[in-house]
Amino acid sequence: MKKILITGGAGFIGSHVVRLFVTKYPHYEIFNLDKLTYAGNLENLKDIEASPNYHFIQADIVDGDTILNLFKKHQFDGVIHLAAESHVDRSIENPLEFIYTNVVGTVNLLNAAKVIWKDNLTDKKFYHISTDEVYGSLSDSGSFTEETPYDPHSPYSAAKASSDHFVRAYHDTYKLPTVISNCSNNYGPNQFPEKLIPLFIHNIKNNIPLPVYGKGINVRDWLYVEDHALAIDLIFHKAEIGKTYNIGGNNEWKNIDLIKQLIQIMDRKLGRPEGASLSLITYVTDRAGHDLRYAIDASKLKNELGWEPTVIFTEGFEKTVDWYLNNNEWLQSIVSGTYKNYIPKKV
Ligand code: NAD
Ligand code: TDX
Repeated sequence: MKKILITGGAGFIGSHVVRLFVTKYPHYEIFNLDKLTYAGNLENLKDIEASPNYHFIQADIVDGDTILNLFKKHQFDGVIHLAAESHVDRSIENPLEFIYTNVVGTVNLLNAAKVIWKDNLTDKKFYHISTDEVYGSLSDSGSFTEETPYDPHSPYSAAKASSDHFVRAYHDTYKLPTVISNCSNNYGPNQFPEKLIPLFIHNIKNNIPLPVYGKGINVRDWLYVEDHALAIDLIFHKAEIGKTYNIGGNNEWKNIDLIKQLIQIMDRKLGRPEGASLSLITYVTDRAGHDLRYAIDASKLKNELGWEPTVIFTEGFEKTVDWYLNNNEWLQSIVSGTYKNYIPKKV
């Protein structure tokens, strides 16, 4: 029986990773450690919370003593670290929160693993989940490889870059068995409706203006969240210690084109005349330091471990819209704040 600690499991990507591990590996004990910030929602895991191999721990990774005690108590064999402050706009408003959770929180986890694993590193792995935003911004051509120098621009990406450096420092200095992956923008069910796609789905449905930053010309690469979870599973089990992998969807969209595509799908599904919701598009002041373009070269992951995205974007996008329309209660419980009343099952 392996004991795996997954941090940030009540969030968007974390909940998909927890579900995959709990259902695919009944012989693992999965510990979901989450502070339940505004972004943590245990309703995301309602379907698996009664599984005998699933445990929830409410804790803050910034609290180093608690984290060390949890490592002592549970003797985790592996860590998949997703907990983070994740929204760029919030990082512009309040950078310190991002330094505490993304940097100090990550170092607390590294430190606990170092202390507890020091005598026996066999079959241990500390897997840090990071973002393509650490590489900075591209112009019209080219893509980020694992060798692209770090060049973060937002407080969010600066904090994530810093956490990546600490992970490598713990590997190089203390031989901690670490792995890192840097992924592009995820989309799919359970994403907090502050991020572009779920926010715009909510707004279109309710005839609320769509705030498009700047001219809408920024480009993002979009990957279906379950494909990210599959990549995480593969990297956790197969990657050599000390390695880094980029993960991407090979699926670049200019924001305004993505938004128009979303409007087309939504108008059709809501029975509105084609293009009816285009009038909701409202160009607003650009995000400060807004990175122009991200693009990922994921060939290392494909060549070395055989991973490729499985979900075709047109299908994944349609499926995503359907999920939010069919799970209006989930969306409304966030908008109204009642999701905070959900009582979790704890260890
Ligand atoms: P999210 O904001 O949806 O979830 C983050 C989770 O972490 C929440 O459940 C929250 O409660 C928890 N958390 C926050 N601070 C904590 C703390 N101090 N202690 C314990 N738990 C805490 O984020 P997400 O979009 O699911 O992203 C997960 C990870 O993946 C992050 O590390 C992010 O940087 C990375 N990532 C995200 C994307 C993306 O497109 N969303 C892309 C690449 C990488
Ligand atoms: O209201 C909006 N209007 C708008 O034009 C919002 C919320 C966003 N945007 C633009 C900004 C970006 O160019 O849409 C694009 C996507 O924005 P977000 O959904 O905020 O994502 P992004 O800033 O690209 O970062 C995401 O992908 C990488 C995640 O939030 C990060 O956690 C991840 O690391």
